[in-house]
Amino acid sequence: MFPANHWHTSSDYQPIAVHCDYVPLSHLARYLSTSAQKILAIISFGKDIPGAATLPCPLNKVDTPQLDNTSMVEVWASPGPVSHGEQHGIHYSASDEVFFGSIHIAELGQAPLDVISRKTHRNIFDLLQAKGYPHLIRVWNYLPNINQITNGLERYQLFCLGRHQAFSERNNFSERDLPAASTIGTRDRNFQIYFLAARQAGKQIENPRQVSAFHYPRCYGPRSPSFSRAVLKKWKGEHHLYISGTASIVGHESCHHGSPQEQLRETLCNIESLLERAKHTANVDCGSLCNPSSMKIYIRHAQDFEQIKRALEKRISHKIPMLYLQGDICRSDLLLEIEAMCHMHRY
Ligand code: 3EB
Repeated sequence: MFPANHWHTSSDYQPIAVHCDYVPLSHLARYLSTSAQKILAIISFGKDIPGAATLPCPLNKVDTPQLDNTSMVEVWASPGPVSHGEQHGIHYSASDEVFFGSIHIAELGQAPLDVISRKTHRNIFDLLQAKGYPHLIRVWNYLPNINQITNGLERYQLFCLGRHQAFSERNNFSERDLPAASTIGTRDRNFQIYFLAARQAGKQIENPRQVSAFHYPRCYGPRSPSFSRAVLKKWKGEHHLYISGTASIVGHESCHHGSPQEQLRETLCNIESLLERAKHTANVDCGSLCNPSSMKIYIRHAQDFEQIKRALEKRISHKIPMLYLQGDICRSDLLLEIEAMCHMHRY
């Protein structure tokens, strides 16, 4: 009944520390009442979640509306018991192995965005340290008006500046520990961050076709974006590859201005290259481009949706859970960005 998600259907199934499902909004109540899994977090895209106020887990309504006519919610779950809490405005769930946090950030027009970003990231790091899950694995950032210029810098660049400061102030900070991430612009009010963290670190995977984002030259902003192209995490039961938001960037430059088709092709090349890289550096088979566990496609202009979907369906099986979302990409010349998760087996 629910979209096929082959994390559940492998023949050697055993409880996996964390998994993620896309569930039709209309089935959510039933899913929650029948699932043996404990819910870590629920994310909706442009829609309210009915009855949400009664749920103890972090809830995120992200202002990236779905472009097709389905209403899906993203549900993160754990096989074991989950506890919930809140600190510094960060709502969280934690199981034995996994920590899921979420924060809504008020921009009251007082502090500049870099200051807010730095403080928020510090609060996240302090919480993760205190709770014993110091390793950020995967982060999603949703930032209103991401391409707007304020104080001479794009809001994305201010966000990156504060994030960079907070990361570099961490004890024993290493670029190799940067999480996978997506940073997407919204056209509504909500500035929010949600994230997955762990007791043990994941492994950074970079893309040989692209300059590492944390080494981008200064022309893209005073401080580089603090993320890895992908993180491979060995949970109990399974290895997951978390692929960051990936776009039509080769080296450090955006390619194929104005062409969604060409940008899609380049983006898929980048993801293939990353999968190849993961296979060699970590000795795991993440499958090929055609069978990720799930994918999200962020599209800047709603009118590009149909052609992007048609082109993508020629490359990716229709069985793969996919969400098409309207979102702004952090460089104004980029028309789309794709993130993915893969599960895999050791050789
Ligand atoms: C890029 O490759 C495209 O700043 O957290 C993708 C994923 C992008 C994450 C981030 C930015 C971020 O530079 C943009």
